Amino acid sequence: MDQRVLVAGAGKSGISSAKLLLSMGGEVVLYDSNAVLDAKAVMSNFEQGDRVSMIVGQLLFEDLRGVSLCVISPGISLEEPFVDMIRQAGVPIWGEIELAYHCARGKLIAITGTNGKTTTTALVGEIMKAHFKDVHVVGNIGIPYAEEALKTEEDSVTVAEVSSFQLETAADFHPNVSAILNITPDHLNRHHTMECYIAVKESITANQTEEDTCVLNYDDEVLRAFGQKEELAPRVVFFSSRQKLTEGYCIEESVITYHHDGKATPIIDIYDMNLLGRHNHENVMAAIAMSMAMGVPVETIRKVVREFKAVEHRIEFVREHMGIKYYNDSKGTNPDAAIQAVKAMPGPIILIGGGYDKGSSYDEWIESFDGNVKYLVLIGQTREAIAACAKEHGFNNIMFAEDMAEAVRVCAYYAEDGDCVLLSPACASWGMFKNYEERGRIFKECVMEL
Ligand code: UMA
Repeated sequence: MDQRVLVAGAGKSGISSAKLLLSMGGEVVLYDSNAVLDAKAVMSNFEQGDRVSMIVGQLLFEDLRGVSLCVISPGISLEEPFVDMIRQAGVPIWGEIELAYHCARGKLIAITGTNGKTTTTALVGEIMKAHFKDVHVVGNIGIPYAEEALKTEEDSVTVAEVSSFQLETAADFHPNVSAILNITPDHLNRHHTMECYIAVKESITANQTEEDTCVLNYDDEVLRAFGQKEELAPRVVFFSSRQKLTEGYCIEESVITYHHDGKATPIIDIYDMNLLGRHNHENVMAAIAMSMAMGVPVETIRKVVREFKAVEHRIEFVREHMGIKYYNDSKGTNPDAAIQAVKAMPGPIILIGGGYDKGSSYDEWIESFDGNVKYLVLIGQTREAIAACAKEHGFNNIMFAEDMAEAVRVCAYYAEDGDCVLLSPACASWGMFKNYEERGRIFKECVMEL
């Protein structure tokens, strides 16, 4: 690949893409539209003599001279004017995962969905590691696929968490096993309509053939209909946490059971797992379905699932202090994820919510409180909008806090023995924090200081 490539976005994905391209003999022009970005700090990621240059701020048409490909980071909207200019210049645009896919070898498992992706990806990664020799866990989970692609061999297994942002710029991306866990409204400021968002999620199967597998949530009406489409090429495996299935995975009494060809295989009792809540049972069923499709023995799957603990920032138990349990669900970045956290709590809740405005509607989230939330402590840009929505639904126990430390102090003050303090904001972290990880870490620090 001895081409001149424009890499757009100088975050994790862009730097990994640039490094991958350089190690394949390419020349890289790294571009970031953030005019105040510290270009020197970004360039320190590269060796002297690397064929890489950097542009920050505005991209000009002449910067595209000699450029034969653009690799774009997932955080960049395709509606940015500079993206249009790249298109007009006739330069093809690949997403970071598309580039990585072209350079990687071995088997690929790709997991998407609005919520539960990270937990499911981490669990599938653990199961794969217990059975296969060389396993790479990549993608939206935090390790760019481009960083790992060249480390893969023919017998490698890559487990990728894939967001709708990443799928938008995938073309040949072809997983052997895919999963769509659920689809509820999220990122509509970027995809505009639910139809577009659903189409992007479903495109994970676009290149799959009848030799591949797609795991889908039977309880999600959109995904059930999608899985029943005749023209869908891969073998479809459904899971359901609400209904009994004659084919696929469901919960019988409390046991996750696989039904296939008239035979029922009990896998694991949900009370033998460390993960809380129905949505986690769904994540586990999806992970088991993908692992079985990859030929991992049931015994291995059972052992890993039994030992698996919640990943950081997903309904993560932080500590118990003065009879009050503290949970960090900073990854509850949209109303649906936050509803799942509320439902999973083992006691009355003091809830911290609010953050960056993604154009979500909060009605269903507030309705899900259902008498279980005692107080709502709000932070961030969306706090007024959420407070107004809560009041419309008759929920008035609302307090505002200026920062996380104050929010945690207020919660600790109002919480009583047996209560749960839950950070599950239903909003993105931007504006107050760098990302949801930072928000979750700060929450945990504040909780540990109580
Ligand atoms: N940038 C521009 N122009 C723009 C927008 C951004 O130049 O119009 C630049 C920014 O100035 C910044 C860089 O692009 O320097 C950031 O790139 P990025 O936003 O693509 O972020 P990365 O650091 O590459 O991280 C991305 C994912 N981020 C997003 O999708 C927003 C990470 O997912 C992912 O872990 C990482 O790649 C590795 O694959 C984060 C995320 O928030 C966790 N994902 C969303 C979610 O989970 O809801 C989809």
